[in-house]
Amino acid sequence: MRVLAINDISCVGKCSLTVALPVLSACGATVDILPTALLSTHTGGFTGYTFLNLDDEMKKICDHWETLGLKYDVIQSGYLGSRAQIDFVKEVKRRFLKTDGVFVVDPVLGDNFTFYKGFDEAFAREMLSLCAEADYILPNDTESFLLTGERDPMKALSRLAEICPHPVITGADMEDGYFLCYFDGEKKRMPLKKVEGSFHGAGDVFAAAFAGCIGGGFPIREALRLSVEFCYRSILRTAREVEDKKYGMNYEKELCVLTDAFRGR
Ligand code: PXL
Repeated sequence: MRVLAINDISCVGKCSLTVALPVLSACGATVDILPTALLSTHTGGFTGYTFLNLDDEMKKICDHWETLGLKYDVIQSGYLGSRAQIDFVKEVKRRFLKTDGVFVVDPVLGDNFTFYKGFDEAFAREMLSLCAEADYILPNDTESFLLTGERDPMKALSRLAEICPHPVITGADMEDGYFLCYFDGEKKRMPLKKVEGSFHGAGDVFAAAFAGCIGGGFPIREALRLSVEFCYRSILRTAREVEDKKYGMNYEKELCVLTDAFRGR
């Protein structure tokens, strides 16, 4: 399985590509990367970070790849640094995804019901148009609200299911259900105990594992079970081991959930 991960490089604060590479590799994937931006740290909780947008470089990289004839089983997109990049990712899909390939979009927009720095309503509208081209979208509860205007996660799920075959909403804050998803023509909840606190990078850990499991041929129900288990165990470990949560998740010693599942496949 050859996967293209389109995401930023945040040098410190485990998220985006620094998470996608090891997690997808644990799923047995050959991972190529298309970096969208280079930051000294991610933007959530740090101040004074550097930010280099890679719009122009992305185009040059893809032109070179065209000469190599590269094609991908899975393309997974995450943090995008500009509205122009959202358009460009649609083009990357057209140029590099195999005809039976899978396009997974994590519409990174915000958390705690606010936009991450640099994003706004217009950006969210553009992101919704990218979601409409995806096979799977993985918004958190905030992003599902920013995309649809619906605060009720079940209503947001219905709206998203009108534009994408398989929306999965992570972190929906409901009494007995934490993951919401749409497949086999119906809405489903995956019960999961809530862990108090906010875990930076959890969405990226989940998204990479889910894309790896789907790309590796697991049916959606099993892909969700595995990626949720991996993410949940990483959250519990992070709650125990990491004091300053902006530095990201301690997921490394839980990668065995994925390597075990992929052994012999
Ligand atoms: O984890 C999402 C994410 C990815 N990339 C960058 C971010 C964030 C969230 O804050 O700032 C640069």
